[in-house]
Amino acid sequence: MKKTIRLILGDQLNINHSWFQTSYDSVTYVLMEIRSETDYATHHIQKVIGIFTAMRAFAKELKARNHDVIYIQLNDINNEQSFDKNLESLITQHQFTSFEYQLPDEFRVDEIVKNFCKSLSITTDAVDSEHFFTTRTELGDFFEGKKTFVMESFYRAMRKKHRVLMEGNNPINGQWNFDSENRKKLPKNHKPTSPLVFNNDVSVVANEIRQTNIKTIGNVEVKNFVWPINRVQSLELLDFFVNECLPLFGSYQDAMMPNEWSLYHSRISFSMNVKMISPQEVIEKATSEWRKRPDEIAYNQLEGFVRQIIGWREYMRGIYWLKMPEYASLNYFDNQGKLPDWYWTGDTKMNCLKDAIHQTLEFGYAHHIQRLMIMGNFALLAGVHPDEIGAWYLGVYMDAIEWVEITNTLGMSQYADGGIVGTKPYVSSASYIDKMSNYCGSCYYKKAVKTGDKACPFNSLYWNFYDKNEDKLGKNPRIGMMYNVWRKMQSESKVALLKQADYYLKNINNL
Ligand code: FAD
Ligand code: DLZ
Ligand code: SF4
Repeated sequence: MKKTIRLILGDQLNINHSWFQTSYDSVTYVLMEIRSETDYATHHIQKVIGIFTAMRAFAKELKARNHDVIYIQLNDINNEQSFDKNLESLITQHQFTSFEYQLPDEFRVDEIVKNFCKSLSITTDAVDSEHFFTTRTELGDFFEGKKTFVMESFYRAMRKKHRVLMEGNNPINGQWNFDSENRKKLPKNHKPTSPLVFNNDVSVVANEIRQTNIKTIGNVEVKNFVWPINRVQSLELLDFFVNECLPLFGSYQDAMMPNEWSLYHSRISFSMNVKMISPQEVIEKATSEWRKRPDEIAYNQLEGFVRQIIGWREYMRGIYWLKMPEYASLNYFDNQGKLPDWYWTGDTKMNCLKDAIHQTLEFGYAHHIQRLMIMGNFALLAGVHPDEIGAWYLGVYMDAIEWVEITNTLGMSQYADGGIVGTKPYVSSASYIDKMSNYCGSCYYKKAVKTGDKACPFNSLYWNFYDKNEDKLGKNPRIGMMYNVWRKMQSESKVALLKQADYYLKNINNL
């Protein structure tokens, strides 16, 4: 008789997958908490707790639906701590005649599972994870023969193909992208909506993790774990977002405010990345809310949100599968710097970095513009090696799974891919940060000062970056204006800026 074992990875918690629609006596599912996955990066403690708790809730749900489930906990004595070793033991022990898995999202795990299949004498099969709008190869096919990978054209094609925000063959309201309306700073006394947080008690899982020597970072409140840990809570968070945050999502998408850790962002990336909810249902929910409340939710708010999901998220996944594994070692600027120590503590006098890193350690979360224009911006200006900053991003965020982390870090943020994802590096001096945030007013450093005592480090590092990389960026039409300013600057000013940058780079751990 055929006996099948099906592997479910920690980021494959999709209860609506066709696998689970019928229960068969001959099929057993396995989920495992293993050291190979807790240790390939130094994860935030909340990420490990969140994934384990969500995996346990998922296993319970499967059992309640009459599926046969084997769940290997971290401290089980028979846990061999890797996918292949545990699977091998189970296959021998239970005499399974067939092994099946859903296509992993991470290249590393994909290789492990493929190699494992090669080692087996029983039948094997891989199925789609039924989560994304696109297949692994769809973006590659779309851009076949093209020299550039412009996200906007991919986004439009996705909108057409999946009939999202379309009126016949045209985009609703006659325009594809309303980004120009989405760059507002928060008014000074604005009090953003308080974020919905959950008060999950995760003390049991947290204790089990603490009993091991797994190295983690960040803090956690084990009686009040803020993240959704099952589908019901994920849907609750989505409801909260569309009710409370969507009306201002686009307007303040790029805004930053001290001590306000999520503003009008959805915080559904963790739920989506482990597949407790799908991008389709997120878009449908947001769109139907907009249809119900057109007077409260302006179209630009909705379009901005939809673009992040059917546009950027699918685009990053496509780039990942097109360019891996080479992508992981790209370093266009040949940056070799070390990550400043304070990235792991938040112990810096730079207010923007202090605030954004502290909230990262406290919640395992920072919103997009903090990741891009505060932490990413500084790392690039400081010439940090992409592997160093990559390991940081892969560890510190709840939603950090490599396919979406590495493309954002090496591509969008560090320009380490030389322009596959972005058309120019995302760097700025203090003026942009001040324009979009309320950080600078209470900072030790002075935003308008470029050299000398208390000069904001972003200012001199910014010009130093352009100077150092002129051979690679000087001809880029999108930054020609900056080079014109630099070339016309008086030579004493240039020398002073470069000297200041050099001083800061030499004292980077004391900033
Ligand atoms: P919202 O602002 O509410 O946006 C809604 C959703 O859109 C997100 O949940 C996410 O699924 C999607 N989205 C938005 N921007 C992007 C993007 N650039 N790429 C892919 N999806 C996007 N996102 C991750 O999911 N995991 C990561 O590890 C990750 N690392 C990043 C590293 C850097 C350096 C940068 C600049 C961005 C990174 N992002 C990552 C993208 C983005 O910052 C997060 O998806 C977002 O902040 C998650 O918070 P949210 O759910 O509140 O998003
Ligand atoms: C991130 C993570 C962690 C910390 N632990 C586990 C685990 O113990 N078991 C598991 O199946 N998955 C875990 N994950 C998520 C995996 O790393 C993820 O499944 C792969 O990155 C594939 O995308
Ligand atoms: Fe950041 Fe400079 Fe502003 Fe301080 S002055 S908050 S370091 S940009």
